[in-house]
Amino acid sequence: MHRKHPLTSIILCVALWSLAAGSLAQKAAVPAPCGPVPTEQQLRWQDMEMYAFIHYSMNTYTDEEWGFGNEDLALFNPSDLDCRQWVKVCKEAGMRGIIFTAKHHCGFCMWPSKYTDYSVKNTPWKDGKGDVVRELADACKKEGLKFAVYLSPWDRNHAEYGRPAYVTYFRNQLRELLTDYGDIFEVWFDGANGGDGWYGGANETRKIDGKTYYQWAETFRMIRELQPEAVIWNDGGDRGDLRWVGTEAGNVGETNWSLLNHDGEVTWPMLHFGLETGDSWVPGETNTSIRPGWFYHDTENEHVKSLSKLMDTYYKSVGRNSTLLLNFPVAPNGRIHPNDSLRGIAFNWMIHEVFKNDLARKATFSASNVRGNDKRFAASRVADGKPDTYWATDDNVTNASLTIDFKKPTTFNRFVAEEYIRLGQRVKKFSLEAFVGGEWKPLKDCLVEGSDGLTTIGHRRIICFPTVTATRLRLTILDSKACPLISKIGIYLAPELTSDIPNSGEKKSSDLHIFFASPKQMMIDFDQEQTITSFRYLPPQESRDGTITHYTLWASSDWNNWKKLASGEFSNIVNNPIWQTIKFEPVKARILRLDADRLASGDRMGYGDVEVVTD
Ligand code: FUL
Repeated sequence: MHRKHPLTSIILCVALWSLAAGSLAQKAAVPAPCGPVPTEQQLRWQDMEMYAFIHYSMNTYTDEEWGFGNEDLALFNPSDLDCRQWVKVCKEAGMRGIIFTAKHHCGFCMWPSKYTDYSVKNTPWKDGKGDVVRELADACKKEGLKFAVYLSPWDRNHAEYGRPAYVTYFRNQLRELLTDYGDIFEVWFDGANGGDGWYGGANETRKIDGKTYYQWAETFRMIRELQPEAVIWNDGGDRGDLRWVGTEAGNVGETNWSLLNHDGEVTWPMLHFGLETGDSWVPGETNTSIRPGWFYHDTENEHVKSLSKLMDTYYKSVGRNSTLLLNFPVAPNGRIHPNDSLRGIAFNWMIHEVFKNDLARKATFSASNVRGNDKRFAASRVADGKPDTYWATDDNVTNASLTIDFKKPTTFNRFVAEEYIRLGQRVKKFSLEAFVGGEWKPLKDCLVEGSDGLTTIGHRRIICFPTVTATRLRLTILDSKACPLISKIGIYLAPELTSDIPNSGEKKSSDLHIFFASPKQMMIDFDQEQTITSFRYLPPQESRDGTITHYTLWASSDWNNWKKLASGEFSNIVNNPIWQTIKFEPVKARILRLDADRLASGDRMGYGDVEVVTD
């Protein structure tokens, strides 16, 4: 029998080994994490993107923003309280959850806590048998929204506030909320401590040390035990899982690091911009109200934020590596006012309009560097629709570009990028350029004044710039803490949005908002339902481009059901571009929609002026 020579075996082994090693070399290693990374809870929370605040308490009946703590319990008797209506409004406004003021600073409890008499159980509402927290938690569950609680640490009603006994009371209340109402996604502790209050009749000023008084460590331990999935927002003491962004105006810094230091002082710039060198993952949550106040006031019904303001808020929160916590106050009858709900629904509708068509999906991608030339890290990973794949460069490459080729002239004005933050936030500086007329032209973020470039990306960055038509777009990472990991790129054409209407004649509604849902669809949103009798259109006066020759006019009061009012042609409008009047049967509506069925020329409708004639 022939025996294999040992040398043959050795040669064979070496050959096999080098074959194996050769194929391994094709597989680049997954990048190592860079700095602090988010927890699973923080990742889940960040993916919620938008969720609602609901401010509703005694203040709703006293027309105050902060109650003193001695408000009469008899005041709480809503005629029509309907938590399902709140949840439906929030859901249609695109909110994925609700944080409810279970107890605001006045100390009044919206649930029948067994530790105090100052709650719904001693009010005329439902003969003291009601529980708003329960009704809301149940309604959220039914509609598939997440639920969370705001429990004010400051309590202007409680006699023991400022002494150790109150801290036990506070924890007892928190335990009730965290045990009896199902899953809680976030626990919100406001930092306000105005000092003075009723305090069981003492009527005095009490000062506490926000860092030591509440003994947060023990409270946090209890939260982790009772609701391990929840994230903690804490503005008053120990560092929670999330941070305030330093303003209630609805924007976080253009540069926004999801990092802070665990210990030490937190200054305003750290809240607003995060801390590049921070040792802990503490992302920012942007909180703001849909109207000026947090609580409902009749006088603010005409001051609900406009659609363009809400979109601006969206870009400056969700579009800047933050989440948006948008407040809807409840009116004294126990419902969200129609002005707030319709604006909220329009807001969500607009977000969908802007982001419904990702122009990057049909493009091709190339990059100046791909990690180990491994296709797992190829440029095209940014548009494969999978959140867990990403374009990555070699470890030492922190300056690299990715080019998106549309193959044909493509018109856009929004750019979205997302980092794979599971492995840390990395990008420090980047630029965007569009290939127009044979050269690369820089694109600037038009929501940032005087900025000298684009900085952080994080969970999601949205850049808004004037509409451009280009065949290619280039993202260049100029500086990064480590090799950049980009998991998504999206490119969109947002409808134009203006909040002002040009001067018009006679019976013009005083607060009219006009915007374009698409290049051939004009929307006019009145603040309230009106009886409308006719609509007038003045074509563009400088050129025939955009002149509507054939139209359809629609009316709606809820953005869903549209009634056709009229359709037809504007005769001789090109030769004689004068005011055109569309008359119809008087109709009650809140929104008018003008479809340009045909244009004289151009591909975008235009107008010199419009006018709505109301009854
Ligand atoms: C503030 C509170 O004082 C306001 O009343 C409101 O609850 C807001 C969300 O936080 O600091």
